[in-house]
Amino acid sequence: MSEPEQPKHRASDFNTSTFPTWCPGCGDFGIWAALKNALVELGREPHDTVVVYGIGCSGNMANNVNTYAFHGLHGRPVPVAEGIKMANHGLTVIVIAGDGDGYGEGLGHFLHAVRGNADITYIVHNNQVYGLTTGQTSPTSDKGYKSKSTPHGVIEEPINPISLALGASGTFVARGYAGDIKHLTSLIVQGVQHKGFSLIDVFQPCVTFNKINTHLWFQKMTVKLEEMGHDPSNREAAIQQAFRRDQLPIGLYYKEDRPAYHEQLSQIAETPLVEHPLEPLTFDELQKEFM
Ligand SMILES: Cc1ncc(C[n+]2csc(CCOP(=O)(O)OP(=O)(O)O)c2C)c(N)n1
Ligand code: SF4
Repeated sequence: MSEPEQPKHRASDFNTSTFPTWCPGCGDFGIWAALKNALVELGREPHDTVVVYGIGCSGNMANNVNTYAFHGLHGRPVPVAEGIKMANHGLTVIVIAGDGDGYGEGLGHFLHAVRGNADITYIVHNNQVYGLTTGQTSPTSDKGYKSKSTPHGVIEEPINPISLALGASGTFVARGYAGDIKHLTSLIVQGVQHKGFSLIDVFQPCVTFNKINTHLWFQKMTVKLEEMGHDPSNREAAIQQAFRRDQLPIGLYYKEDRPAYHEQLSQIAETPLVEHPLEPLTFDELQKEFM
């Protein structure tokens, strides 16, 4: 699908009748705005887009975006999205999940979807805590981070989602910040346009439970890859940026064109599964195929 000259919609057309219940100042608001802006820029319609949501404050966005939606199980939105894409690859399929959902319970699904290059856009609200359940430590909490689940500080090293996606042969790896809506909108547009798995990890301040990784902290720590001459076709350079600690680079780390998962399946590469004619097959005939 190509982008229209004049937008068909305004961002408010992707609102529903309910307003989000997030805490005032929560980074989720910025991601919500960027997602709607991106859908406008891409010329998408509510009926050609499916957003699959994880469980968490982030996943509660399911009530607030006017597209098809699937709000399933904690840690499982990625396989649901892969199934939707396999059934009808004409749809734009996006996943919204938290860092607990995506890098904790759903870590295995994430890595396998990356290496399979499933054509979905994965937007992870990375607030470094389990927000909805009141701020416990998550897989991306910094070592030493104290919360009610780790009162003496986290012992483990944090998950580095950017390096994991790069190491699993990811074809589109990016990071945004919820406080820079314009920049994040551009990343989501590029991620949806990319044919394959797009990871967009988003720094999303949880203003209620994470008093360390705040808006002010991210404003001081983030730098834009586009402004420092980073070459997004260089995987090794991307890995080096992913491990920086002095500053936190946001932007497009890496992009490569490779066939998406469904494009490598001859049965559906051309025609989406839902458009295949139904064979007039009886149950007995079908059963015989497997005997
Ligand atoms: C399998 C399973 N484990 C635990 C829970 C409880 N639970 C619901 S939301 C949540 C935390 C969500 O944190 P995160 O995914 O980081 O999203 P956030 O709320 O921060 O957006 C947990 C642990 C659950 N619903 N299902
Ligand atoms: S608890 Fe944190 S993540 Fe959840 S809505 Fe409030 S600020 Fe946002």
